[in-house]
Amino acid sequence: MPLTLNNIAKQGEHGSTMMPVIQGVGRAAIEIAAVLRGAVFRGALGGAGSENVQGEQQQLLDVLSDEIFLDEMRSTGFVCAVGSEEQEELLVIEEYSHADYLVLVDPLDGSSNLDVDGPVGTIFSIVKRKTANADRPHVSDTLQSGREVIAAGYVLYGPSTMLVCSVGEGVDGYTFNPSTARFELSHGNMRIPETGGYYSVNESNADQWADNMGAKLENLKAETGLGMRYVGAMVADMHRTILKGGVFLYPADSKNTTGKLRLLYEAIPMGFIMEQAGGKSMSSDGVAVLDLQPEALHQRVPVYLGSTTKVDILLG
Ligand code: P6P
Repeated sequence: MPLTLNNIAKQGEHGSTMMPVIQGVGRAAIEIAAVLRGAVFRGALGGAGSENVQGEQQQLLDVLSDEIFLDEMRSTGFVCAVGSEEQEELLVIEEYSHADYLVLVDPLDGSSNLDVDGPVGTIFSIVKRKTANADRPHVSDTLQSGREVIAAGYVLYGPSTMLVCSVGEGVDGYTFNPSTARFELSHGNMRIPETGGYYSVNESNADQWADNMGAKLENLKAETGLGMRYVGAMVADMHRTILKGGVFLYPADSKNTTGKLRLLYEAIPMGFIMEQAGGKSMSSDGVAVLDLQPEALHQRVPVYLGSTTKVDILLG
């Protein structure tokens, strides 16, 4: 009998409370995957004609995925609010404003890949509120370091749909089985290899990188001989890095002077997963992603995530 997302309930002190929320993520993933498969026939590819809080062009599917995800978090009954890349402000779930948990989410990460039928993903993390349950959830409830994250993970919409998650007891990968219409454990106890793999970065920015990162990357390449892979969707690049080894990086540059990736719903959940998989998650030399104290919902940071030996060589 295959293990399903119910397996999460048996994991550590948080598994039993996190299982229903992660099952909600699974329901959203199944709905989003179905929408993605038929999008071209519904005229759902392309821009929504609007910008998100980051000033980035929203894809129609960004907006729809955000709505689907919010609906499924509401249906769990355990989530009081959602902080989303697609929403400037914290979204309070009125019917459950007394509930214990908040979810941070990038509902459709890498959506610029959609019109070339490339992989995209959903990234999430779950924190316990700091405000009293009788009070209204506040954005300050989201501003918790990665050390306080209760659970995190991602969904990869590729040839298959995978949900990879952790409740602090290691990392498990579940693949959606169309025959049974549920996620089933396919990659138990995922651990990043210390040898082999790739470096993964948008090298076209190299001459604009801060912190002497151009020279540091050349040194990594010379010392390790790593090949290069870059999909342009963090979920796809990170999933390959965890399975094959190596390092994924997005340094600060002259355009994104504090980095491009968002701390609360990209760097922290992916950093949590990377550390749970035995890797290293740094935001600068000597500063771990999970030790950063968030100051704003859409704050951006540099990231260097991967095999410990490779991250150490890179950052020197
Ligand atoms: P670039 C997608 O827009 C994203 O937020 C991440 O998924 C991805 O790693 C990165 O930005 C890609 O950025 O500048 O290489 O297109």
